[in-house]
Amino acid sequence: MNNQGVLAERLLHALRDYGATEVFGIPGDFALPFFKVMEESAILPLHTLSHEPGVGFAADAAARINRGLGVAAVTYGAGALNLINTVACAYAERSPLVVISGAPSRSEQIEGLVLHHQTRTLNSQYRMFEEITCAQTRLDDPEKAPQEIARVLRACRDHALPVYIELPRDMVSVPCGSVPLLAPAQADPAAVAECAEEILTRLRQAAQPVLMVDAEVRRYDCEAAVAALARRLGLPVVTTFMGRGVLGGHGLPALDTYLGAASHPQVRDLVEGADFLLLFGVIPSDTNFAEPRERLELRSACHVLGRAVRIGHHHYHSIPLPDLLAALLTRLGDAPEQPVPQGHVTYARGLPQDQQGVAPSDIACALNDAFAVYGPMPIASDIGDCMFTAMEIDHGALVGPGFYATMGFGVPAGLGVQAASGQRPVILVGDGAFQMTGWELGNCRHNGWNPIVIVLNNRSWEMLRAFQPASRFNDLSDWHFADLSPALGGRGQRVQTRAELKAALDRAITDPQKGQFDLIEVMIEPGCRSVTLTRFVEGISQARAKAAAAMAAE
Ligand code: S1T
Ligand code: MG
Repeated sequence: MNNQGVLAERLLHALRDYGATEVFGIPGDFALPFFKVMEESAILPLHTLSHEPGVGFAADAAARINRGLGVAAVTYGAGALNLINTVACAYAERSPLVVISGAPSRSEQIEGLVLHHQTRTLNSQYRMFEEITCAQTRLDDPEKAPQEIARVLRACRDHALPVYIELPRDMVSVPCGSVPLLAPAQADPAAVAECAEEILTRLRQAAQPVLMVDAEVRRYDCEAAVAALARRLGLPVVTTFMGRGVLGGHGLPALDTYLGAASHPQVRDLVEGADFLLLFGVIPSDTNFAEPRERLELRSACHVLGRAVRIGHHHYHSIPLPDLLAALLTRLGDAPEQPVPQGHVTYARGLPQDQQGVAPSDIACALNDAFAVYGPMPIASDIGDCMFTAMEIDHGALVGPGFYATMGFGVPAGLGVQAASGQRPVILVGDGAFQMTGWELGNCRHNGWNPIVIVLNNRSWEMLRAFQPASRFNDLSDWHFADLSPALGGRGQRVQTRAELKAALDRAITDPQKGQFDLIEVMIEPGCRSVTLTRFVEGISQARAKAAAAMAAE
C-alpha cells in the first residue's frame, strides 16, 4: 500500500477522478478537519454557502449542468439532516450527488452520554440517508476505505443517484491507499443485443412512433447518441417537463415539451396519437402522464430508465443507456439520415416596449429576444410559475426541479451552474421561493459569481392560489427584493412595465461585474399567470372533474 496520502486526500482525488469539479459545503466541528484538508490541499475548489439546503441544491445543479458528480460536504446531524430534502430531490430526479458528512469518532462515544447533534443513536443519520441514496459507507477502516470509496462513487455514477459517505473526524488524516478508478458495471452484451433488436422490431411495426427524452439522457452523457438515433430513424422527439433543455445544441429542430393535459394541443395530439412511445429516461410521473386523454398507450411503450428496460411485458435488467444506444446505432449501420420533424411550438419574440404591466409570458419573450441578440445563457429555475414560464423560452440548457417540485432550488442551483460551468446563468424564481433560499446570493461576492436573477414578484403563492383561489394565506407581502440587493452585494432593479423589463435585462447582460449579481424584481399582478401554467391548471382541473364525475356515476 502506498502510504503517502491521507484518507481525506484520497477521497478528494477519487471524487475528482469520478467526475466532480468542486465541493459545496458548510463546516461544523465534526467536519472541521476534513474542511481543513479541502482548503489546504486545493484538490477541488471549495465553495461555502449559508444554509445546507443551498449546499445541496448547488451541488445537485453542478452535477446536472456538467454531467459529473455533485459534492455536498456538511457536518453531522444539524448539517446533514438539513440536506435531506435536497438529497430526496436528487434521488427523485436522478442526479448523482455525493453527500459527505463529518461524524463523531468511535472513541467519542461515552457510556451514558449522547453527543451533540445526535438524534436517537449514532446510526440514525446513516439510516435516514439509506432511504434516499443508492449506496452508503462509513469510512472507519483505512484498509477498506479505498475499495469502499470506489464502490460508492461507482454506484453514484452508474445509477445517477445520490450516495452517502460518513467520515468520522479521527479518520481524516489516517494514512490510506489510493482509490481505484473502477470501470462502469458491465452489461451482458447478449441482453443488450436482444433488447436493441426488440426495440427496432417494434419501431418498424409502428406507423407513428415518438421518442420522448428526460434528464437521464443528459446524466449519462447520451445526448449525441440519442440525437443520432433520432436522425437515423427520422423520429419526432419531444421532452418531458423535467427533460426540458435535453438535446439542446445537438442539431435537432426545436423540440416540443409534452406536459400531459397542459401540453400545447398539437404536441398532445402527437404524443397521445403515437402507436409506439420510446421513453428514454422518462420518469413515469403524474406531471408527465396523469391526465392524458384515453388514447395514450403506456402499456405498449418502451421505458428505458435506471438501467432497466421495459417493453410491454418484457423486462430487461442491467442495460446501461449508453450500451443500448450503441447497440441500436450499430444495428442501423450507415442507414441514411432522415429529417427529424420540426416541433409545433413557436417561441414568442419581439416584446413590445410599452408601459403595459408585465405578465410571466412577457419574461419568456424578453429572454428570447435577449438570447437572440447576446447568445443563449443557461437557466436555473425554481418551481412556481417561473418553471412554466421557462417552457416558453427557446430550448436551451435548463436545470429545474420539474418532477420533485421542491421550492428553494432556483437561486442555489444557479450558483452551482456558474461554479461548475463557468457560464453566467439566468435564475428564474418566484417571490415565495426566493424567501426560502434567496439569501444565498450573498455568497456571490466571495465566490466571484454574477448570475442574473429574475424574481417573479406576484406577492403570492400563485400556483397554490390557482388551485384554491379562496384562501387568503396565499397572499404574501411585498418584500422589495431589489432594495435588499445592495446589502447582499448585488445590483437590484424593480420593474413594472415591459419597457422597463427590456431595459433592465439589457443593462444586466451588457454590464457584467465579477462577484456582483443582478437582480431584476419583476412586479406581476396576483392572478396573472403564464400561458403554460394557465393551460396546466385548466387541464388538470378538467381531468379531475371528469374523474370525479366518473366515480360518482359508478
Ligand atoms: N414547500 C416546498 C419546499 N416546496 C413546495 N413545492 C411547496 C412547499 C408547495 C408549493 C408549491 S407551489 C408554491 C408552494 C408553497 C407557491 C410558490 O410560490 P412562488 O415561489 O411565489 O411562485 P408562484 O407565485 O409563481 O407560484 C408546489 C408546487 O406544490
Ligand atoms: Mg409568487
